[in-house]
Amino acid sequence: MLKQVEVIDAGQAVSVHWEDGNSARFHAIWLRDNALDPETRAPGNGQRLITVLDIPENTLLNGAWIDDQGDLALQFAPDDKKVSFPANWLAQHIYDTDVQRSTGWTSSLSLSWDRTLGDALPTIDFDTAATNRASLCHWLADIRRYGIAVMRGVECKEGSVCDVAELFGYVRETNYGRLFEVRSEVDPVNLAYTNMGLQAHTDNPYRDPVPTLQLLACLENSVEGGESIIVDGFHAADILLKEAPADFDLLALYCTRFEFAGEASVKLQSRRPIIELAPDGELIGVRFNSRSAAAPVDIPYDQMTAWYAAYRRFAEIIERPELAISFKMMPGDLIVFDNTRTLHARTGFSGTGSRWLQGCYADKDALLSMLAAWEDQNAEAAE
Ligand code: NM2
Ligand code: OGA
Ligand code: ZN
Repeated sequence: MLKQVEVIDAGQAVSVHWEDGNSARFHAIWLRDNALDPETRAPGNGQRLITVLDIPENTLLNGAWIDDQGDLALQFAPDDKKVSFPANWLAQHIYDTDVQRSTGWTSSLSLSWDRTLGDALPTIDFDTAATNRASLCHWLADIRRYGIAVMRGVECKEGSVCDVAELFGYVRETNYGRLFEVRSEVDPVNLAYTNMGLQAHTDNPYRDPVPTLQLLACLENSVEGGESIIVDGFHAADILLKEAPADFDLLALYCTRFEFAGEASVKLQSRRPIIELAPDGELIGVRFNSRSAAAPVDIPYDQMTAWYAAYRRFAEIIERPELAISFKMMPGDLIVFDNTRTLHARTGFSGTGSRWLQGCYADKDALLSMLAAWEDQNAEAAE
């Protein structure tokens, strides 16, 4: 419910005060553009029917009131258009804040972690995930929060990994196939298909856009070694920012190159920074994969030594044992992780026995969409 509203700045904005003591200003042009009435938004699908060119350039407010429901009623000039805004919708869309965000900030929906998360990794059973939407969505929220979650009880058969991806999204097919077999091969196209240890990395940095989710399911693992390790790349980047801000800046400022050309007719290439920021400084991605790093050619000659020192320091942070969660995947276990944030590694393996994982890629947009829609529905149910 609203307590008081007043037109300010000669009609260019309205100042809104809620009963709970909150207050915020909204611009006339913003309100006109984001009006919720059926001339502005299609009632069925909610899509905007107008373009910015349909809004009079000299849009102002010539009146603001609190209506009978306690919501905001407005009248615009020059066309006398009248609309109203629910008080709680406005409260959810406040932009008049003085929050200062510093370089490397991350969404409030994500939480950084270190090895201690290993004792409390979010885990779900396949059967629960497949039959209980609320449990599934809590697990998806954990993936949004930590960039990693575990599933158990996955059937050890061809394609199960894709069935899991389809619980919340779509498999992203690549040159490696719809799914890929991770096991030691003769003449492998990729070092993942050997028994070598793999340093912590993000997958496919040579692809643009990169797959934003990776799923790995274990079908067999009776070898000596072959343990899985995961690291929060956002936490590692934050440590770099705190300990060596100039190094963080170098890895964010300059693009490096990634390439994969391990099979005939494939030459995937990208030009991206190791630490990716949005224009307002939000940390949005980490790309780190020594096996696929190509020769960097976009770093000026007089910055190259410093860039390599920064790259080394970041690599050292990623290797710190206090950041790493280690575990051994067993048949029926699956991990899903955010490939723009979480790095994964494995230790080498040998001796008798066999190790067989199946993996696939998927994208985060569908996962976040299912989760957000479910959260909306549940918020409405709770109201
Ligand atoms: N595989 C497992 O990104 C990489 O090249 C890591 C990817 C071959 C799909 C391995
Ligand atoms: C991969 C990979 C990890 C493993 O396939 O991309 O990193 O545990 N595999 O084999
Ligand atoms: Zn990998």
